[in-house]
Amino acid sequence: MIENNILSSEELMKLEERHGAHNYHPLPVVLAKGDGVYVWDVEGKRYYDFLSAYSAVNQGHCHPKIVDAMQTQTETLTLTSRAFYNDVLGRYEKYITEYFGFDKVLPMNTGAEAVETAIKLCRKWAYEKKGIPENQAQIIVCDNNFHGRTTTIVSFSNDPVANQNFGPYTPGFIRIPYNDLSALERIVQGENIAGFMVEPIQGEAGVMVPDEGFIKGAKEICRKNGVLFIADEVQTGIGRTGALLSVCGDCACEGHCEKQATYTESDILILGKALSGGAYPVSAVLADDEVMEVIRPGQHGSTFGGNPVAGQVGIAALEVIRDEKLTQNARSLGELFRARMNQMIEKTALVLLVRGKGLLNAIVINDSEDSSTAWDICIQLKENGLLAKPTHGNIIRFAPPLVMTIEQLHECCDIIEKTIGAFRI
Ligand code: IF1
Repeated sequence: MIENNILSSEELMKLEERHGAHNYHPLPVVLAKGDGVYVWDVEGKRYYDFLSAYSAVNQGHCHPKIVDAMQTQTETLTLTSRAFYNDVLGRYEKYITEYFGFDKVLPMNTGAEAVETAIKLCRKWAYEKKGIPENQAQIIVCDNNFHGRTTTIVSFSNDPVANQNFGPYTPGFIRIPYNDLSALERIVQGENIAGFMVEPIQGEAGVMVPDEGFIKGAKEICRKNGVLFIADEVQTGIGRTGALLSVCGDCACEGHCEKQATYTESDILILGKALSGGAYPVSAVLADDEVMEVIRPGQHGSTFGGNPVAGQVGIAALEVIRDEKLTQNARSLGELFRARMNQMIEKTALVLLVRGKGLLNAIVINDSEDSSTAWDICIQLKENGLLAKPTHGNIIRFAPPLVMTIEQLHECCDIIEKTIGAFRI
């Protein structure tokens, strides 16, 4: 393990500049420690983490229960590959399928891998169950989507930063406007439509929350037209938006409900990020037998998918969400956060609005998309002890770990308010 007790933040940033691909533009802060809602930089300054590694650290940094599960398994058996069985996978699969109410799970590692898995499942189901002619399946997606960064996934992005010069692109996708049921109703009746894949809230697009009935309405349109409804909950799932899944609507259960009236059951559910509490790459695709049985031995998988460490970490991460009632905490703290932001907005021309659900929120800065204002505000927030980062242009996403207390949330709102109040464009 490389112990760093000699290099400064500046020197460490220079190392990345010199030796690492420049595929990111991080905020100029070098983190060395995390615990709960806090992170510390190399010089020992403490910050509130208001990004949670894009909702991977819902359970808080280095949650002891998750770390312990990972450590214990790591000292016992880390990886067998799927060439052999192991004594964790079956228990993890039972746990997660009962937790979310599906027949089966296909375990993968990253969110993008899980999205790719869902695309393959949907296509195969379309050919073998729906009878769509081979290689003709079309999957409907939304404008301004973000589902990961593989070549197929960026093929259906409309963000040139995500896909320019990564062609030739994978065909078989149709984009419609987000939150537009009439567009979905129209396109879904087209030829060879296999599925509709959607983020229940568009995170990267700037925390775009759709109309109340959009998700349930979309599922109903899919059901009526024999099309698979695929929910990408990699970022919005596992308590983040004040419900176990964003497709649960207003149900704040711990995922053991009898499908409350507000719940929209996906045909394929995609999970990642907080499925491990940020400790390890764990993602999953859940579906009932009707869909999952199209995959036969040798047709899909990955070296690390379903490894024993991932299984133990996944169980611990989900137990923390339930045992610490983090879904409920996200719901109540989210309401408090938006109330505080709206009070602040009344006193400043710099912020136009706040939007979000649970503890996935964003503020829109009153400046042009190509201005550096949102970035500059994040730099000031950092100076004041809170870490956040703009999504697109003039939008700042605020997504703290769900373990935050009311007192800590008020302190963070005070920091945001002070920073906005003192900021001069
Ligand atoms: C980065 C964005 C967020 C996701 C949804 C699948 C994936 C993601 C809804 C793929 C991943 C991450 C990727 C990460 C930053 C972050 C992100 F800014 F890139 F767009 F959250 F909004 N579906 N989102 O949000 O999961 O393969 O990354 O595990 O690329 O820097 P992944």
